[in-house]
Amino acid sequence: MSGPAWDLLIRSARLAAMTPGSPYGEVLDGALAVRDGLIAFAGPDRALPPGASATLEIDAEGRLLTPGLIDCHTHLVHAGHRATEFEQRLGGASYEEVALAGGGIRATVTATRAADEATLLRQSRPRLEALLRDGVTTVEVKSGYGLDRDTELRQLRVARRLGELLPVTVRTTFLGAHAVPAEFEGRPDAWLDLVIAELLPAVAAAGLADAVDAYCEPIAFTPAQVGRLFEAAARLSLPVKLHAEQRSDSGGAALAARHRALSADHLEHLSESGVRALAGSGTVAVLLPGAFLHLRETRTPPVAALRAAGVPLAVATDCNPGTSPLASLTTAMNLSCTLFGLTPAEALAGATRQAARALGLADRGQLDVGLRADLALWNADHPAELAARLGPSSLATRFVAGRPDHAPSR
Ligand code: DI6
Ligand code: FE
Repeated sequence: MSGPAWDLLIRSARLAAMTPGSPYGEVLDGALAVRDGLIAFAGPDRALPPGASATLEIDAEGRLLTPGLIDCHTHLVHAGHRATEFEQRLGGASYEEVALAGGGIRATVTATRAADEATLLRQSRPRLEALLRDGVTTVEVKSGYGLDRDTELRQLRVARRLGELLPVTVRTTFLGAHAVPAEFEGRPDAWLDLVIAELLPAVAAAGLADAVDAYCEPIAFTPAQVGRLFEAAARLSLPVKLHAEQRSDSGGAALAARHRALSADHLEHLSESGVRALAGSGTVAVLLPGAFLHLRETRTPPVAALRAAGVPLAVATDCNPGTSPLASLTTAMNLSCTLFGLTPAEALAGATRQAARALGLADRGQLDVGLRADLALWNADHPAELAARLGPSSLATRFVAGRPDHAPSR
């Protein structure tokens, strides 16, 4: 008797479904089936209907199958590098001193403004390809290195183009409020006026942003300034995210919670009242251990308090040239455990289910019937191995909407 005909059937896999309610949502001897790009079955192999078959059948031989990984915070579209700045900081200069001396974000702005679309794409593509080789199937990409109308739009167009060229979902975020450009030195409000009156409407009209972000720090923008931008985003029905409490306790997380932001990111200097503000707001706390490590920060985000308050925890690379030149999400997962005290299960949930929430995406991030069949098959047999490894990826095969992006390998 012939059973359901599926497009893909993976059998004898160790499923880490990452559904809520248990650390990994594990099914030891599991199977997963896909039809029309969606998960049609996920459960014990023995529960498969008799005669089940598929166009492509894979015997996972007990290997680990997880949702495709989701990197919910990157600045991977940019030109140039900041290696000499790294030397300066190792020599004792602080991030702020380098920035105030005209380096920092402005150095990458200069390089990015000078790069045409083809150059920007050519320089950025290898970073995205590295993330894909490490199991990523959805990535968020911010602008913020143009800080003028044309270059901000160009950055976002390149991000969209990468999503067309490569088998990955790219979500874009407008980050015109990343820093005050040199032309507006000492006039942050004037820059924000232009961002709100001209750049944001242009980005929205071109459909180039899925969300709006800002950098809330004394060297960038105040909560009051960010509040103005968030109101403008709300008028355009664009959700918001915020770089908050990275270098100081500026009240950004509370502002993000008030605006029902998708996420508040960094949070090393988050206070108890900030934790209380996030609790119950639905705003996801996105942890960025790569920036913590690369800046040689010492103060860690209050993970225990966030966990106790039930604030969802996500983990991302923050891939950027200045503070987190990291293009491996499993490495960020490892660092979130070793530096911030997450469990490997929290790190994997942070790079799947919770990361999807930080992007406002309800159709992925778990292995559950009806969800998008973005999957990762690993040369590993325990889910903790993903965070417990440093160095080359153990990825065997990615599947995007059920399609393998190369022949399944060992
Ligand atoms: N915080 C960061 O760590 C990055 N952006 C931000 O808001 C730094 C970006 C850079 O230095 O290029
Ligand atoms: Fe960032």
